[in-house]
Amino acid sequence: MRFALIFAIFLISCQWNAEQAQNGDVKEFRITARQFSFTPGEIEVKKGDTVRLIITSADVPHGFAIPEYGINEVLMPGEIVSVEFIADKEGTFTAYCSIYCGTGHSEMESRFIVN
Ligand SMILES: [Cu+2]
Repeated sequence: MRFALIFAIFLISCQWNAEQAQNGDVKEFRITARQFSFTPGEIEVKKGDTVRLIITSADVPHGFAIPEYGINEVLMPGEIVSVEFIADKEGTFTAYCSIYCGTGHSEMESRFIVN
């Protein structure tokens, strides 16, 4: 009887966790910057999601900026930069490199989409 009760609580907590995931409370992405692109080149979340970006540079110093969200990070090779924010503005935003990194710097962009 006691086992059944514990098992029931376990099932309920599993379902609760699954619902949390469905609501997408925290969305985590790992982004790599290298001359002259970001991988992945596009990130999509829902409005209200908490977005966690874990960003690294694979070669030279780069920047990562989304001005509409007040984000402008410096990415030094070998360092991990973590940014967390709430996606409270809908739209398609450009995330771009904010530190001159070579000839293709001005095209070094990715898209951040909030639906
Ligand atoms: Cu650059």
